[in-house]
Amino acid sequence: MQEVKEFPKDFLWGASTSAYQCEGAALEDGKKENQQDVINREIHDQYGYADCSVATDHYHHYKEDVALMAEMGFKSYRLSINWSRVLPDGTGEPNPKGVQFYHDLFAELHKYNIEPVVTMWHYDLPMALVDKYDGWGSRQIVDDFEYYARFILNEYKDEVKYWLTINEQSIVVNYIDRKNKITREDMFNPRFRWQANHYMNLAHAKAAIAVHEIVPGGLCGAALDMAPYYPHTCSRADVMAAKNANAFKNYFYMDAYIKGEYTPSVMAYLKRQGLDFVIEPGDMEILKKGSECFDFLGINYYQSGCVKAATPGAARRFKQNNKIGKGGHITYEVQPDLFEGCKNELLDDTDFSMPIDPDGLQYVLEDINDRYGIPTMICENGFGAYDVLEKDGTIHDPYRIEYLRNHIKAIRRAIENGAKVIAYNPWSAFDLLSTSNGIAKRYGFIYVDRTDDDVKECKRYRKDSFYWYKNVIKTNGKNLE
Ligand code: BGP
Repeated sequence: MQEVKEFPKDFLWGASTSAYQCEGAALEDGKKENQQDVINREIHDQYGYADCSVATDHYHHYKEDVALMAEMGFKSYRLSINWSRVLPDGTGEPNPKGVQFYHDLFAELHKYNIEPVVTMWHYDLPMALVDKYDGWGSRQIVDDFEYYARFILNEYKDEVKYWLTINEQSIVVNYIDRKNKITREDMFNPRFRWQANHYMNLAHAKAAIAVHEIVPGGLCGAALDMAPYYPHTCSRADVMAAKNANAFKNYFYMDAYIKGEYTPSVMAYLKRQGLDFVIEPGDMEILKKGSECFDFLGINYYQSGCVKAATPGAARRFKQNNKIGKGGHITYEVQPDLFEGCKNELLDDTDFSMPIDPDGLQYVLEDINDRYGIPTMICENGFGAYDVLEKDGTIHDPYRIEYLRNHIKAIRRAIENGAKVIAYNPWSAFDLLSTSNGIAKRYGFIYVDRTDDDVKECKRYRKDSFYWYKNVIKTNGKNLE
């Protein structure tokens, strides 16, 4: 048996989901459409992947799902609130049935002593706000986000202590045209992304301030997609490119949340590129105040990145995920004069072109702790794969166990080196829709029996990783075999 030292006594073991990827009931009980209902319908039409109308039907299976989480021994569960379920028009009148759904879900979690960790926004703006003013494209979103945040904080303040404002802001900035369902032509201008990013920082800061104001003992964070960027070679140009990529992709977001400041080298680059954004008087004070209410950083870690010096004259390009589950189908990012993504030949990739790199998780945890000294919570980490439901109802997923085991070991090493990691909430508690590959690409400990074409009854089955994780939790991370 592989012995590792125990994790901290009060370490939160659990898993993660997001509302639109699992709930279904897209137009039920008063909920109105959000961006993801629309976007995933388009993905369905284009690629045949499942949409959000049923997803994995958590809305109707939540009691069973929570009971299965309890059986695994979960101490925490990270989920998100579906904004258009509680406020169908984004602001204004609440939807009593939608509001009640989350009361019921939190009650169910508390019944088993599972701590809810709640994301306010996980990619799903109410379409009402997108139609009205293009969502993150307008400064109006800052006030509306605060309205929504204050509404749910007042409603659930006695049920939820851990709050995350925004999921993966850096990814949203990359994919703003798709994830935000942008309609106005001028928003395809790359400059727009950085303006929208500024609005997100303001919205986040106002929500963080509200958490401290409203929730007794409330703690606030935000979850960032985090990958360390390695240089392709040890040439000075590649090492500089890696420094740039880390600043541009990671520190720029962390500095705003944790210090209430914008990273100088990134601001200088954006200005050089004509991508600088408008900061109104008083904005930086709001970010500063927000940073004083920032208690922990959520980390979504799947992979590391590799970059080299940008090819002279290469045009700006954002990363495109592998949509077909066959190695190699990936488009790497280019930021002119800054860096260019490339394959790391030293690492193996998943079928979906994600390099597998547990050491990268140790790197980011230690780097964040050395730089900011702030507690971290793993909010996502996981292995997306094609799982097979055998005739006898078993699912053998040794690849997932191996992936998670190696990442847990990496967390342990980071803790030994001083990182203050408070929770491990891998992706995902149970199967749900992938952001780009429907239900074909699965991450859960619990298998949900449906295909992209046939929703069936969404029956739940325990995977091998379910039993493995149960034992990990039982031994507080001591037994990883
Ligand atoms: C993160 C998102 C999740 C989730 C995960 C896996 O970026 O926060 O919503 O889906 O990635 O990605 P994918 O579903 O594309 O495999």
